[in-house]
Amino acid sequence: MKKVLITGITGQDGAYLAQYLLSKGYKIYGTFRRISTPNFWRLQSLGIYSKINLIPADLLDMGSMLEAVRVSDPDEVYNMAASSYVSTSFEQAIGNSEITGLAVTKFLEALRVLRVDAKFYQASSSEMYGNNGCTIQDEQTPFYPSSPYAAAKLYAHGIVNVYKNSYNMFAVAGILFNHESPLRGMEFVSRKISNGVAEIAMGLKDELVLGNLYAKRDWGYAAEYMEAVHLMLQQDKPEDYVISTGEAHSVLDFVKLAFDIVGLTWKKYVKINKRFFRPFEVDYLCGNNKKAKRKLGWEPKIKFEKLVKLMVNEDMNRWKMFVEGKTFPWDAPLYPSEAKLITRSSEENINSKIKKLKNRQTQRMVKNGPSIKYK
Ligand code: NAP
Ligand code: F7E
Repeated sequence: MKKVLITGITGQDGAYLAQYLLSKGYKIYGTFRRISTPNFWRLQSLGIYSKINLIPADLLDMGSMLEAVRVSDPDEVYNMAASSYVSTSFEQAIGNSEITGLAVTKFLEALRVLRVDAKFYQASSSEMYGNNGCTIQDEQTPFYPSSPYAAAKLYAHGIVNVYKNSYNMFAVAGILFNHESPLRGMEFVSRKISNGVAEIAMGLKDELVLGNLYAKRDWGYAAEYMEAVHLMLQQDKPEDYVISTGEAHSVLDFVKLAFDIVGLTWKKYVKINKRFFRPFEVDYLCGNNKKAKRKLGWEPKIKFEKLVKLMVNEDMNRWKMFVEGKTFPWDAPLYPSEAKLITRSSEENINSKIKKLKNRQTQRMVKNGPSIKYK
């Protein structure tokens, strides 16, 4: 059975990727950060929470990442973790550079030092193109990052290429354009709109406050993008790929369609507030996915209209359930049993260490504890 290590398994992509790889028969190890309130709601919603081997680890803590790599001993590694919200990266530029950028070098070092011969995937982003003025972006288009997040992603993109060429690693970067779903975080504009529209349609709210309605993005469906990500690691050669739909739509297009779906007029409810504008906006992104089509045989099936419908309908259902008194999965935060976690002292971890220890006495000591008996 192939083993896989996914960082950021609690996020949108980590959860969909885990679901897809489970269907392919992989054993899944996923890292998550210990926080005061657990956030396994995506894994719960997909019904896969109990199938994931959870490893507490933080990208900022290299020791924990080394342990995660060692104990999972993976065939494939998917680095999905990042501080992914562009707006916040302007406010927390240093933290973002460390998590989204520098941590990738630490992770690659962990693989190199431990001599783990795993294939490595890095979640690169179309944000790296920034305001480069091109009408369509592909693998050869120059980058012009326009946020601390994009600059950190570009650094990570570069270092993956350096490790690939310096140490003969199978390391690839997927340049993914915006991909959304009902599992998308509420702060991203797609989900903010689908959720806001559903609340308005249910009579729970009477306005939706947004920023720049004229920015254009190439929006696809997250679950099917994860299939492309998996395909990238199944190729003979490590190469980078653009994953996109090839269509650009404005935030306003998204708003109009979402309100149309519930039979309301957007102008009555949408307000603009400058606080949602960015210091440096990316006006337009549209990806050319020809290489992915040709080499991976991958093509998006869910484009803009289907995506907006899917998201609005899901949020409508969720709010209807709420009004009927049924809870959302994330209303009951799930504290994982300590026994489920793979830590330095958990059985699975100790057993994997024992195999590597040559000295029998040391083996016995690690297994049974020190020979000194305490009264
Ligand atoms: P997401 O929902 O925000 O998930 C990010 C994940 O990273 C979460 O599991 C988060 O954990 C984890 N994380 C954040 N900081 C961490 C740290 N210091 N240590 C360990 N884990 C940490 O993002 P997503 O949409 O799934 O995106 C997945 C990846 O693709 C990200 O790298 C993102 O930048 C990149 N990307 C996304 C898109 C897109 O449109 N979705 C497009 C291009 C590239 P918590 O749950 O604890 O916060
Ligand atoms: O903004 C505009 C905003 O935050 C999209 C991340 O996954 O995709 C995502 O980054 C556009 C921007 O996503 C609001 O100004 C207007 O032009 O949904 P977003 P993003 O910044 O494109 C890339 C590929 C990633 O890699 C990132 O990790 O919508 N916009 N009004 C707004 N955006 C937000 N969030 N909220 C508003 O009220």
